[in-house]
Amino acid sequence: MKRIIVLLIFLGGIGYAGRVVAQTNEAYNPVIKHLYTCDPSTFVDQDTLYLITGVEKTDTPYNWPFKISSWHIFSTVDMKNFQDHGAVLDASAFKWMNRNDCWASQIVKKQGKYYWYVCDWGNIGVAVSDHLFGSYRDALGKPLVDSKDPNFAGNIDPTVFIDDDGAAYIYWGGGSNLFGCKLKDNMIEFDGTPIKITNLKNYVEAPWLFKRDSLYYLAYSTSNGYRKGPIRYATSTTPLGPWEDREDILGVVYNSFTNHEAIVEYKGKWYIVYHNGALPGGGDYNRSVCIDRLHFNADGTIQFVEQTTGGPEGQSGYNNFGPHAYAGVDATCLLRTGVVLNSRIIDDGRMKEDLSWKWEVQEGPGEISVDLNSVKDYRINFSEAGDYTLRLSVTDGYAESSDEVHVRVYAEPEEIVTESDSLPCELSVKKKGLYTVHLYYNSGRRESTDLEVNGQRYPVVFERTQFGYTPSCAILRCEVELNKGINTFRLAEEKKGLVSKVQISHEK
Ligand code: FUB
Repeated sequence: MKRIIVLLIFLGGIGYAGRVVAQTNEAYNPVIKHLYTCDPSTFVDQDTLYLITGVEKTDTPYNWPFKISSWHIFSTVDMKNFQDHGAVLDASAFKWMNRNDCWASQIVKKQGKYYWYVCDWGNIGVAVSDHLFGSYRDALGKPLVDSKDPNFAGNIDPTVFIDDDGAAYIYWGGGSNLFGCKLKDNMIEFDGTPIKITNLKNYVEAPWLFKRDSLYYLAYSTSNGYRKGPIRYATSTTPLGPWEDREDILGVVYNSFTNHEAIVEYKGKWYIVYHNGALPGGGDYNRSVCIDRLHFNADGTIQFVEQTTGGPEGQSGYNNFGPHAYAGVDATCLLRTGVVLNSRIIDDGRMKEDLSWKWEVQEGPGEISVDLNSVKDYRINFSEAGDYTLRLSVTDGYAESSDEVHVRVYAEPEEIVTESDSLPCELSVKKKGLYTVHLYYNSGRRESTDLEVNGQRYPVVFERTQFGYTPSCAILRCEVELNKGINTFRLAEEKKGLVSKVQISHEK
């Protein structure tokens, strides 16, 4: 397990994520500090601004997949204090949705009912309630747009806008896919056939439709896992386009490849809400919602937004997210090869002195030598086999951050006896005896499970995550008694596509 220590000199008082902390009266970004929050959308009712966000938490903040377990509603009346109304909706409301896939969502109100448009990785759905805080039920009992529908692809990130005449419009889509359509009055059926929009420059995801002074705006993110990009926008005189390309409005964000925006007018001022990875333990998969002011020019174009640590109404005098050290995923390696950790240093470029960092052995039988030529993917060699705790620390002269990682160094390789690329499988060994079984998962998820070997159940437990960004691979291990000749292996409970390799070995 890793421990993250962050000394934020200029952002004093920040709470560790995952622990409930009192909100302070000073607004500063990220605005929600006791949870990791992502994919913000907004909803204004009378004098209250509501933020609707996913809530996520993973131990490996730079490794796919997202682990977003619910949607929370937060409210503010002053842009300084944000009240958490809890997990108002989660995937259990939708029969078709996986538990950790609560991706982007938005609430709109129509004729006294609240419609909550949601998505997972491939389906768009809608829940309905008579009250903002629920309870919500799946309005269709199935997705509004199904991942199996060949007419669509990349079904994520729904945005719904209700025009002055009461007509509602939905846009959604990720990758190179963006679709838009009018909704029927019932809000759960398309009014016509969705159109595919193909001319938005560098479109990737997170569409957000809004209107100002009879001009329609479609903001979106150009950022993906391979190339971080800004939020950009287009305009049109009708809600379904054609769309005219405009400008970038928000640069890439600190410590997250996604940025997912919403734009809202509240009490006469305009704001952009987005996420970054600025909280301790944050990263691409532990994100945090921020808010900054957004300004229009007289001709209706949008000015480029300055991202602040001060937030919309707070102390904006000093902007520094501080350096961020991530030591990497706990790993194993051989003494003769050493290890490359998927560690990294993140900084926002505002520094008092050149960024400097160091690796140290906190605990362990020997010494390390480190290739320090880059700010990520450090190669580390060890003088002795054994268990090590390593610490990576960094400073920019203003603030310091450090993080720890555990590495188990083996003197000699295990002897691999036999292996299979799938489960269930049959594997043969030459001698009866005690063997080690390693299951390689298809993702970094580390849920323990039970393996049935020759009809007998053995618990397999997480051992380590194999180095890798997207996807990473969790490795689980158990000791089993095998017979001479053929042995049968299957998971006690069917978990489709979970295992990519089964490896039988002896400790040498
Ligand atoms: O949170 C999951 C996905 O990441 C969202 O649906 C995208 O917009 C990106 O923020």
